[in-house]
Amino acid sequence: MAVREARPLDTLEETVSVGLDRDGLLRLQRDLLLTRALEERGSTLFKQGRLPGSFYTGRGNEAASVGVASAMGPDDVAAPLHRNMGVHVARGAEPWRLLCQYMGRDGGATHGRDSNLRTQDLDLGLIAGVSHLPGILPTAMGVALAFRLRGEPRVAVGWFGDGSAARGDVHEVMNMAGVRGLPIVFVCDNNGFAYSTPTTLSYGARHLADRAEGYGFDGVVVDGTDVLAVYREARAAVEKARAGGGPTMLELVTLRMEGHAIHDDAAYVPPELLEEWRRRDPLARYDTWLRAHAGLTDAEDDALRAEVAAVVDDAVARAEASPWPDPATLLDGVYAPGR
Ligand SMILES: Cc1ncc(C[n+]2csc(CCOP(=O)(O)OP(=O)(O)O)c2C)c(N)n1
Repeated sequence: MAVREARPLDTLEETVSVGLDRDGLLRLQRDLLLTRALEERGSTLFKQGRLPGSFYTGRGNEAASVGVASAMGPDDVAAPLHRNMGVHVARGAEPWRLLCQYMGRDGGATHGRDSNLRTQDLDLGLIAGVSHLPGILPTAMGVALAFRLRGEPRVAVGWFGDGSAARGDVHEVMNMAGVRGLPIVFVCDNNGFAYSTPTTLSYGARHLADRAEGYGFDGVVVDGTDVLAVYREARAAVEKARAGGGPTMLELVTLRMEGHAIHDDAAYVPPELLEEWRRRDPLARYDTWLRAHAGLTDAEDDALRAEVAAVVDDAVARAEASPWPDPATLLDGVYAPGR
């Protein structure tokens, strides 16, 4: 059961065989474009002083996020992190509410009490990431354990990074999930850096997914810039978990194309590395694939891009119209109500 390296998908027939018809392929394109457009706009808003705090992007990680989330079922539960805007987008989170969350407005999930992607919508099967990494993974496993105990055919998906992978809770969670054969998929966004720490200083194995074998389940290394390969591997892992086959670890290999957050110019990332990965941009790559294999026309592509631009403009307007939270409500939800 050695770790497997996923191969790319070459033909339209193959995408259909893994559950993606042409509409599904275009939906992926829309979600990729929307994810990037929202993050680009968020960066601009920050620089204009219209988005307080900080801003994190998952540039380079859009295909990894959208690919996994699109392969999940509607009743499954995702526990994404700060690089995973695409997970929120693909599961149908409203863009204006995501911006409200970043902008500290009342319309955000925490009503201005937090920022970043610490936003959740249980109706969409999205639970909020927590700052302590990878503190959300034990929660995701608890969700999977609950599904098992209740006999529900649902799957939990938990995200973590290459830096977080060095923490003890990752090992404890993977061990327990393996022992119990829980319906969970572990997604490691291996984006080359944990803040300024390169992966050469984070782990000594060839692949992070090599670890899966030690816990008794499968590990797959996937090119995280290839949305179709990510989708296929995620779908196989999710359906395997749903059928009682236990966990899978997906290692999605990308490069973090921007700084840790907007304050960080990432001067420690070698320019030639960035250049190499810029040539593998996940959006450009998928656009090329769609034109070559699914007959994407200029008109269709333009229409999708126009739709996305309109959604983002509307999201900004609605977020800026959302009130600041009322200071009188500051402590609401912080303490349990007294008896
Ligand atoms: C326990 C803990 N230690 C340190 C931090 C500060 N911190 C936030 S993100 C981050 C880097 C995490 O790297 P990685 O897991 O590779 O994810 P990436 O940000 O690269 O996507 C650090 C050190 C934290 N949030 N939690």
